Amino acid sequence: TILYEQDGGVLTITLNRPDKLNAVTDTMLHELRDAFKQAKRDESVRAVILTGAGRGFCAGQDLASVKERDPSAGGFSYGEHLRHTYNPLILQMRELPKPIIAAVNGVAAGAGMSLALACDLRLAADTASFLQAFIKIGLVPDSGSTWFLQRLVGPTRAMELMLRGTRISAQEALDYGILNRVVPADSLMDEARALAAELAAAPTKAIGYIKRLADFAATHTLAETLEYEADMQELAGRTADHAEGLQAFLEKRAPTFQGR
Ligand code: LHQ
Repeated sequence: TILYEQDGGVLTITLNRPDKLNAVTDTMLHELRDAFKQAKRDESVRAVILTGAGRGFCAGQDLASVKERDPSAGGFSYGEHLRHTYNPLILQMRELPKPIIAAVNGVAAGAGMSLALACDLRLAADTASFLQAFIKIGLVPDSGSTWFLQRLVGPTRAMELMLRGTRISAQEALDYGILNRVVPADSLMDEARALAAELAAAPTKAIGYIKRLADFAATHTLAETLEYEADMQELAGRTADHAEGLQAFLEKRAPTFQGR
């Protein structure tokens, strides 16, 4: 239910249930967790693109499979499902010490929107759209949406999106601060690959430390964050890529970063 393809340092993960707008099944969740585990382990992977096959990015939890496992019949606990599948996946994405770019090719709904929000950068096709679909079926935003959305768009807009489940266009999502860029649909993957290739040639260790710092800073005081910056700078300062960056600057040449 997902496809992976590596080109140079860029791993592209494609959600692949196009008939169902890539609605998330248990199999897909397992495959995604494996893919991100592999992306972490494999030193040759230095940037990841997450996208969807067909006209949708991801319609969130597959509701047909939920219906088969009626929670009121005791067979399926939503809380346990989240704790064992989506929650570790979202943490895995935030903890991956490599950049993840969402290439949002179509609708991103419910946990599908959360998946996009958990990425580090977001590009979208001009035909894409976003909705916090949860409320439409009497559920609450999950998979990190309540955390990510407020930080990206502020509490005022986040609350309205969550309470109403309104579908917003890519352009609106850009204006809200959810997206880095909106591009014509037929150039989305070229743009995403170009950005990913740029990041894959960057100092990967420093990118990993920046991700840690950004998430730390979101929930800590200035004093704590200054301390954590010092810790991360200590680590960055010991990397081969920093040595190369410094050397290249002094020699007035372009650096070649190895991701070490
Ligand atoms: C779908 C789905 C879908 C199955 C489209 N499932 N088939 C976590 C843990 C535990 C429990 C519950 O939830 C969660 C997290 C969540 O993500 S909850 C939120 C789940 N997602 C939704 O509520 C969104 C449901 N989908 C929609 O509202 C619409 O499909 C959107 C707005 C995404 C797209 O609308 P359209 O462009 O009009 O497409 P469509 O509705 O015609 O969908 C195309 C096909 O995809 C269709 O199948 P069919 O066989 O009739 O062609 C849909 O049934 C299927 N599909 N989403 N989540």
